[in-house]
Amino acid sequence: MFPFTMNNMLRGLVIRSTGSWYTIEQEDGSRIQCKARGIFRLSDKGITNPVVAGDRVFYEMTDKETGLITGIGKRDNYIIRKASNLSRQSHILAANIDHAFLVVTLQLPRTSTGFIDRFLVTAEAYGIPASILFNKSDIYDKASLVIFEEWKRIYAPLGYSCYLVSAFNTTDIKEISGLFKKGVYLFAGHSGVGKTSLVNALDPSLNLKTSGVSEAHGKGRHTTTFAEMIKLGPGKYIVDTPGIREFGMYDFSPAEVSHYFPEMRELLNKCRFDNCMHIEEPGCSVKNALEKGKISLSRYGGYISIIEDKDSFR
Ligand SMILES: Nc1nc2c(ncn2[C@@H]2O[C@H](COP(=O)(O)OP(=O)(O)O)[C@@H](O)[C@H]2O)c(=O)[nH]1
Ligand SMILES: [Mg+2]
Ligand SMILES: [Zn+2]
Repeated sequence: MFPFTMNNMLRGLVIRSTGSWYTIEQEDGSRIQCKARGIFRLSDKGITNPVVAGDRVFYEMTDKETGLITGIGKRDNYIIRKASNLSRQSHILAANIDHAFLVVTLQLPRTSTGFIDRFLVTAEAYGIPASILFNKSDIYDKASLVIFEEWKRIYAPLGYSCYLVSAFNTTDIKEISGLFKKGVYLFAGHSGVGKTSLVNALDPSLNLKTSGVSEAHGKGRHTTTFAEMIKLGPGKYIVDTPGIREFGMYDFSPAEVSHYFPEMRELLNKCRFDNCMHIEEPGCSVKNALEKGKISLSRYGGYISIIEDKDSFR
């Protein structure tokens, strides 16, 4: 991977990036600021940020306090999103994630199943186990609690654990704190759903800045903040991400999408046509399972909306 070795080469972990400076956690746990070699900026066309939170890097000291990143370790995985709606560029949110938590809300605002399904497809594509945190349960009315039960019945059997929590409820926080062991955990989701509040609740000493709901609702607000690794303990990190409107950019083709729907995966070799897209084709095992109620209507709808949205793919 690195065709050179240098005696003064050090290893570190990227905690956050601001575009030109990277905060690196050194092996002794202390932190320094580093720049990156210009060559990384050119290495992958279409990616706006070459070095991301969670990257394991090699660096050398340039003076007493700052360093230069000279190499990036191979990524186990990463989560990507479109840099902006119209651009063909994409932005890597974070790399080397052990588990992704999608934070959603059923009120203020209501997250759509379409958004959830897109996120889960992205996580499946990169082999990242995922769970869903339904936050703000303290303000849910009866109808929202019914929806939670419905959605849980859809997602939990597929391997996506569902948790009903409030960042303001200490019992809930105690319960979910057991989910975080050594590892890197991604918190993703729309702006204003309470990602940062949950991180704060897990470790009140952090006192991270959260945003008001009205601000979070502000349409068209462009957030330039980058993802940041928050340390909960030795080797234990949560990647708090800025609000994500859409995961739209995939490294794969529409024909692959059904492979990332666990309920479709085992049916795929049973369709009459090898290149079945599971839309109108006769002898389609996915449509069969849908008619028998073995695949939920909402998940199938999520599948169709992903493959029909040409902007989803490079
Ligand atoms: N009622 C209620 N409000 C919450 C909860 N979690 C967060 N909030 C509020 O939602 C707003 C956005 O929270 P924030 O953590 O900044 O969301 P983020 O954008 O996902 O990081 C803030 O006003 C929080 O106080 C919760 O569990 N219940
Ligand atoms: Mg936040
Ligand atoms: Zn089919």
